[in-house]
Amino acid sequence: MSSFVSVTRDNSVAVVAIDNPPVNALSFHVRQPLFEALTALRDDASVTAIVLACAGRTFVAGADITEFGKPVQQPELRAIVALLETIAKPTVAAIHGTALGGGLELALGCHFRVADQAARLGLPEVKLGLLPGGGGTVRLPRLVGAAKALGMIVSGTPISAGEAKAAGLVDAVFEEELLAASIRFANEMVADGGPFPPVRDRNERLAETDLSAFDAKAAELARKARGLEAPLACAQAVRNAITLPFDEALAAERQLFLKLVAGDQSRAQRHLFFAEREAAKIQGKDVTRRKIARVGIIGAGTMGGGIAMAFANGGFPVTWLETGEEALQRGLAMIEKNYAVSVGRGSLTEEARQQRLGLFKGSTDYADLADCDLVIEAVFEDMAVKKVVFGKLDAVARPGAILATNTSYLDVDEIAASTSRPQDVLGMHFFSPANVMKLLEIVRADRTAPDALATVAELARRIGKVPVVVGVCHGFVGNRMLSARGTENEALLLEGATPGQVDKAFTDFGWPMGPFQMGDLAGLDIGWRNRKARGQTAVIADTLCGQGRFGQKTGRGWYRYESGSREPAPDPEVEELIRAKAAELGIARSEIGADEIIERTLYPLVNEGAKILEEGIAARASDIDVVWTNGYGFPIGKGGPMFWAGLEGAPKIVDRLEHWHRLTGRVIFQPAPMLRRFAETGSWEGAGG
Ligand code: T1G
Repeated sequence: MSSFVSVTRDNSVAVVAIDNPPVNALSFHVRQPLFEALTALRDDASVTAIVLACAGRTFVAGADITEFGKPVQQPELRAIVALLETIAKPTVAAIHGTALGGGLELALGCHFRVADQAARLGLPEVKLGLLPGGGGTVRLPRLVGAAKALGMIVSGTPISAGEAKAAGLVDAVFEEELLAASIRFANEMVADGGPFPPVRDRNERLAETDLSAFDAKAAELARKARGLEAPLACAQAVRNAITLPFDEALAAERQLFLKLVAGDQSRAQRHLFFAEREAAKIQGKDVTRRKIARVGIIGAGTMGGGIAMAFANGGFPVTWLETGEEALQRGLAMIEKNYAVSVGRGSLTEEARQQRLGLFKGSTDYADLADCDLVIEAVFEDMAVKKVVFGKLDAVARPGAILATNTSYLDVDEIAASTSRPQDVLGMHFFSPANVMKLLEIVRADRTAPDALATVAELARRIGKVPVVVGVCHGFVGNRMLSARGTENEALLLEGATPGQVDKAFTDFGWPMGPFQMGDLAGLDIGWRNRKARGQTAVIADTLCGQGRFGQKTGRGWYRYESGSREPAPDPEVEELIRAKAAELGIARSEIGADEIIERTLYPLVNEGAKILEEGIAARASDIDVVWTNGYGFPIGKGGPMFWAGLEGAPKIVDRLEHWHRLTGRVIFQPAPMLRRFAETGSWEGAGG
C-alpha cells in the first residue's frame, strides 16, 4: 500500500483513506494505489461496504492541476469512477472540507455521499477554463436535476452540505465525528440490503427537466460568458446529459474537455490560479506573522466604509474612527443600509447581519485605537492630511501595530518616514467598492518589515481579498498602468474614433466595458479634479466637465443616459464637440479600426508593465496579471496583460509600438528593454527586484 492511500478495516467495512497534502489532489501517485485498493476490496468477499475518506483538512479538492498539459498517466479519474460503479456493495464518500472538481466526481462514483456540517461541494472547473472531465456533467444532473446542475457547473460556485442534502447530492449530514458516522451509515446500508444503483443508472431527476426552460437559462448564461468558451461547453455537456444516453453524453463530455484543456483560455485561467497563490507569498525567508485581532479604520467615507465592512465580513472587530460624531453616524448608517440590502436579497442572514454590526465600535478619539493590531487610514487623498493622521497614530498605536495607508497614489516611503516606526508602515490599496473588489495592492515601502508584509498578505486572503505586493511609485502597479492605457484615449477621438467605437473594441476584446463607459460610471469629475491638482489638461474631458457632464450621475458624460437608465447612448453633442475640437487643433480625422485602438491602448499597457518589472515595482510578471484581472476587469480568458502579450506575440507588439513611436514620438510607445527581452526569449524572468 502507498503512503498516499491506506486501507483499514472496521469489521467488515473497509475504509480507504487518501492522504496527499495539502488538498488531497488526485495526482497520479494517488490514482494508481486508489485504483488497486478499490479493485481488491471489490473482490474481497469479507468486505461488505467501503468508506472513501481523506486525511488532512479536506476531501479531494480536484484533479492535480499541475498535471494538465503533460502526458496523461493511467489510470485516469474516469477509470476510477467507472471502477467504483462496478462495485455492488455499498460505497460511501465521507466528505469534509471541500469536495471539488474531480473530488466531487470521485464521490459521485460512490452510491452514497455523506458530509460533516462545514463541508462544501462544487464543480469549479469553469474557473480554470474547463468543464468537469470526470463525468460530473453527466452524473450531477442525475442527483440534483439539470437546472441545479447547470447553475452549479456554469458558476463553479460550491454549495454547503445542507444545501447539497436538500438538493439530493448528499445523503446525510453529520454533526458527530465524520468517520465513525460514515461507517455506521455504511453498516446501515448493508443492513438495508440494497440494491444500490450507481448514479449513472439513476435517471429519475432527469425526467423532470423542462428543456425549454433549461435552454433559456443556458442562453442567458451564454450572454454573460463574454467570449469565454468553458461556460458554453459546460451548458452543452449538461444538456447532453438530458438528451443523450449516459455513455454518449460521457464521451461528448470527454471531447469537450480535451478541446478546452488544450486551449489558450484554460491555459490563461490556470496561469491565474497559480499566479494568485504565488503573489500572496512574501519573498525571502519564512517569517512569523504578527497577531491581528482588532482592526482600526480611520475615515467613514466610501472607502473607509467599504474597508470596515470587508474586515467585519471576515469576522474582525473594527474600531471605526471619524473626526466628528455626525460623519461617524453617517458611515454607520451606510453600512447598516448595505447589510439590510444583503438580507433583503437573501445573501446574508439576519443573524449574520446582527453579528457583523456588533463588531463595530465607533469613536472620535484616537486613543481608542490603542488596542488595535492594524490601523488603516482612508482619509482625504492629500499628503499633508495623511501625515497629520500618521502623526496622531504614531502617538497612540501600540508597539508592533501595523499602520497602513489606503492611498491610491501617494508616496508611502514619505508617509512612513514621517513616523517613528517606518518598519510598521505599509500601503493597503483597496479598490472601490472595497467590500466587493477582490484586489488588494500591498505597498512595500523601503523600510517595511518583511513580517508586516507577510502578516497583511495572509490577512488579505482571510478577508477574501487577492493580495499583490507592489513597490512605491506613482499609482503603484494598477493605476500607473491604467494611466498608460488611457494616454491615447483623447487622441483617438480627435483623430476620428467615437467613444462608442473605442469602447466596442474593448468589449469585443472581452472587457466588461470600455474606458469611456467606465469614466461615466466612476464620474468624470474625479479625473478632472486629479488633472487640475497636477496641472494637467484633457481638452475634451475638461470641456465636458466644464459643462457639468460628469457621467451617469448627471445623466450625461461621454454618453447620454435616458432618465434613470444606466445604458449609455451615443450623444451627438459630444461627437460634435469632438469634431469641433479637432478642427480647432487642425487635426485631420479618419476612420480608426479596432486593431489600431488596441495597439494604442493595450500595447502601452503591456509596455508599462514591462517597465514596472524592470524597476522592481512588481516582483514577477504574473503579479501584474493578478492585479489586472482582479482589479480592472482584464479578461481572465486572456490571463492578464503580461500573459496575453505572449498570446498576442511580443515581437508584433514591439514592432507596432515602434511604428507608433515613429509616427507620434510619444514616449509611451517606446518599447521597454524588458519587453524587447521578452520578445526575444519568451520569458519575463530575470526582471525586477
Ligand atoms: N491541484 C494542484 N494543486 C492545488 C489544487 C489542485 N487541484 N488545489 C490547490 N492546490 C495547491 C495550491 O496551488 C496551493 O499550493 C495549495 O494547494 C493550497 O491551496 C477532472 C479537471 C481547495 C479551496 O479547482 O479552490 O478537478 O501555493 O492556497 O486557500 O473534472 O485550493 O501552497 O504551493 O488555494 O485553503 C478542480 C482548486 C481542479 C479547486 C483550498 N478543483 N483549489 O484553498 O488553499 S480541475 C479546483 C482551490 C478538476 C476534473 C477537473 C483551493 C481550495 P502552494 P490554496 P486554500
